[in-house]
Amino acid sequence: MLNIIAVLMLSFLADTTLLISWDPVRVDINGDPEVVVAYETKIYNNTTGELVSSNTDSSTEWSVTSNSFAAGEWKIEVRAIDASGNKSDPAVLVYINAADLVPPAVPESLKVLKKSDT
Ligand SMILES: [Ca+2]
Repeated sequence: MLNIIAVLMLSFLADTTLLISWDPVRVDINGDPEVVVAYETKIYNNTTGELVSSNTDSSTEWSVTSNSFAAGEWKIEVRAIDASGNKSDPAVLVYINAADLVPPAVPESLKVLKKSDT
């Protein structure tokens, strides 16, 4: 699969928000100058294949919020679209949001502040 979008990055903002970003595309598959008018972004549940969310606009980042991102495995695809409507092959990133299995630290400075006489 040809991925012409060089860098696809993902940040974990909160349990339910993903910030996805990528480099702008300025050339076509032949390396000639290209004017990209939009990017099509799709997020799939990578277990069920269900399309969870999609977006098309000219920005090279997308902050998407969904209750379903809390834990699981997600496949993110971004395609560049030129003025003629041609779509690139997708840049693909599989993001695993693991469940939190790490317990908190032990409480510190445990002491008795007042002793009752009765
Ligand atoms: Ca073109």
